[in-house]
Amino acid sequence: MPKFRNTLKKLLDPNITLDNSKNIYARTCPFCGDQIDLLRCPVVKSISTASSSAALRSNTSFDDEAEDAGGAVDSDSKDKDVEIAPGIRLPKEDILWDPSVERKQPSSGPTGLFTTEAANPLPDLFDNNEWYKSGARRACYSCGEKLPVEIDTRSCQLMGIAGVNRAGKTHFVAQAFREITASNGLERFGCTRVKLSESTGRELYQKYYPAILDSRQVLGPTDPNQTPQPLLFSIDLTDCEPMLVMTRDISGEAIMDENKRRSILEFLTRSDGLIFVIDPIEFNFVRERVPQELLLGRRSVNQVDLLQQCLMEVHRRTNKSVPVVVTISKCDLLINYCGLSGLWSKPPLDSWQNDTFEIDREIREMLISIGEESIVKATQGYAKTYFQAFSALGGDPIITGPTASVARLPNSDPIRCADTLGTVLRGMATKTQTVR
Ligand SMILES: Nc1nc2c(ncn2[C@@H]2O[C@H](COP(=O)(O)OP(=O)(O)OP(=O)(O)O)[C@@H](O)[C@H]2O)c(=O)[nH]1
Ligand SMILES: [Mg+2]
Ligand SMILES: [Zn+2]
Repeated sequence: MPKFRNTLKKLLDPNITLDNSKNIYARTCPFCGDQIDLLRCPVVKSISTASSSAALRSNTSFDDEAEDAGGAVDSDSKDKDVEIAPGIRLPKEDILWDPSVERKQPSSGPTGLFTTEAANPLPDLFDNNEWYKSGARRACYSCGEKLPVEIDTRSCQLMGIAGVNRAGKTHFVAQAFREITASNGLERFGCTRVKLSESTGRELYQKYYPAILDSRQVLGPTDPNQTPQPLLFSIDLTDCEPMLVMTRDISGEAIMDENKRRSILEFLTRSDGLIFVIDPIEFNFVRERVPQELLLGRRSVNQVDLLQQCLMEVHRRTNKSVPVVVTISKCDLLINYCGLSGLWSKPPLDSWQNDTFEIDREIREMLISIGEESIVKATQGYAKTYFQAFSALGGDPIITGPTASVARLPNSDPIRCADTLGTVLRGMATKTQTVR
């Protein structure tokens, strides 16, 4: 790899250090999980000026996607459109740079990052006013999704969040994202910077925060028939390569449905890191001690079976040892009704390393002592598994309606949400390699 490439890359993002042995353009698509080469990605407009409107593909619900996949393309539109990925066509005027046509820099386009390198330079998305104004983005040639601009300078990692329905995933997402941005909740984990993508910021501020911050209402169940929106953030951890992390708040009902998991949620089992949320309300030890109104009806799937299934699928599909955090949600129930406590129920110490490993040991022991050894056993053979606990609400929701889902948030402090996130991110991060 010529030396100037490293220099230019470092100018782009001073935090990046490169491993000379790998293709610096190789990435994982945050949407489909496929391995892609940025040099083969077309550059497309994200602010469309095409008369026939942007993508000929709706992306609002699973049903729409199923229809689109089999949709016929008429011969007229074939001339005006370009297939950028299998079955995904865009109007010609929305394609700014097509690598299959232009192997070199377009004369009217941007000058590119590496102009002294004649073969396949990566066009710079910010180098040209027209491109900037039309929101130039690279598109994945496997799934057609427009890639975040940060992918040019960061590796992309998929972080899965799984668990049965009503386990506490959505409140965890809301609280953890708030903690890592508003109160620097990952500082203890050596995090020097977190930045949400614009669309993620919008998603959180429109769909999650008004209810929990302003009206203090409990959020409803996640719709199993809607495509969960990608939540993207870039993060810098000390001594690690900068990462772009993608996750989604998936409905437990959809995860429990094998057909959905294997089709539209297929990306979940390609995760580079997994958070599996365990609902303690399923533990007999807890059910015998909490007020009856907090008990939900029994689920159709046993959460330990789902954990084993997810662990097996993620490891078989990625073919690597994936860091997994098995985390007990609603840990306020263990504290308030079951008299259990430990480091996990207290405010964090300074060093995440000691803290995390001690909590892992404590939770394993606690699960065994209350008759939930099967959860610990389910993780045997998966080397990078860590046990954690959190409470996104800090206490019981205050039920104000006929069912438990109509409820207000309690006035208690959440417990250790950022820690679950920090633990999995630390497991996913790659140690920095020095540039020579
Ligand atoms: N006591 C207690 N209850 C909680 C806590 N977090 C969530 N709950 C309760 O659990 C219910 C489900 O939480 P969600 O975050 O919506 O669960 P989910 O896993 O996203 O559920 P699906 O979207 O159906 O998959 C909430 O409506 C609350 O009643 C917590 O920290 N403590
Ligand atoms: Mg949910
Ligand atoms: Zn893709």
